[in-house]
Amino acid sequence: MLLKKIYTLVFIRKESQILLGMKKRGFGMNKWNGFGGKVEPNEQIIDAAARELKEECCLDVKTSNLKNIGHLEFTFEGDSTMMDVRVFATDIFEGTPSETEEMAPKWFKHDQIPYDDMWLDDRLWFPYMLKGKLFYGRFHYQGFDKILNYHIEELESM
Ligand code: 6U4
Ligand code: NA
Ligand code: NA
Repeated sequence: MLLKKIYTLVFIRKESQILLGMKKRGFGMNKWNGFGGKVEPNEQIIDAAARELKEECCLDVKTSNLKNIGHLEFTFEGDSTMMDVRVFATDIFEGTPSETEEMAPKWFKHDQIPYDDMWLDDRLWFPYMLKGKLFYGRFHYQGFDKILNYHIEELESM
């Protein structure tokens, strides 16, 4: 049986740019990604999204401005845990992104996303996000550098 763990992943948009963070430690270290982490017991997913964004790059967002744009499920060969990742985006935020112990933030133009230094799955679903589409994706990994199989679809609603 699969044990599901829920994570958040937040993307901040500004004009034609998107804010990514270089992960400095832990899971996904040395990869660019959105901001997020584990949802704590008794915490609403949307509250976890805003909390992790603040902790990781010091930006403030109102949860009412976070839009749930995607749902990603990751499994790993030989591992009974599923990472269930809820993806959010907004272009309404307060503050200036700044570096923390966990992440070093940087703005990227849409045609300059650093896919070579990101999770392999990102190049498969970022195009949906960048076009403003809602999406669902599931990816089965062997280790962290090989996707054995996957499925992605555009959603009409979340
Ligand atoms: P702690 O224990 O506090 O360091 P925490 O910040 O709670 O961890 P973390 O950073 O391990 O959680 O969460 C992992 C983050 O990576 C979440 O935002 C989800 C995201 N993520 C995990 N696998 C991913 C993948 N294959 N592709 C992707 N994002 C992924 O784009
Ligand atoms: Na995190
Ligand atoms: Na965190």
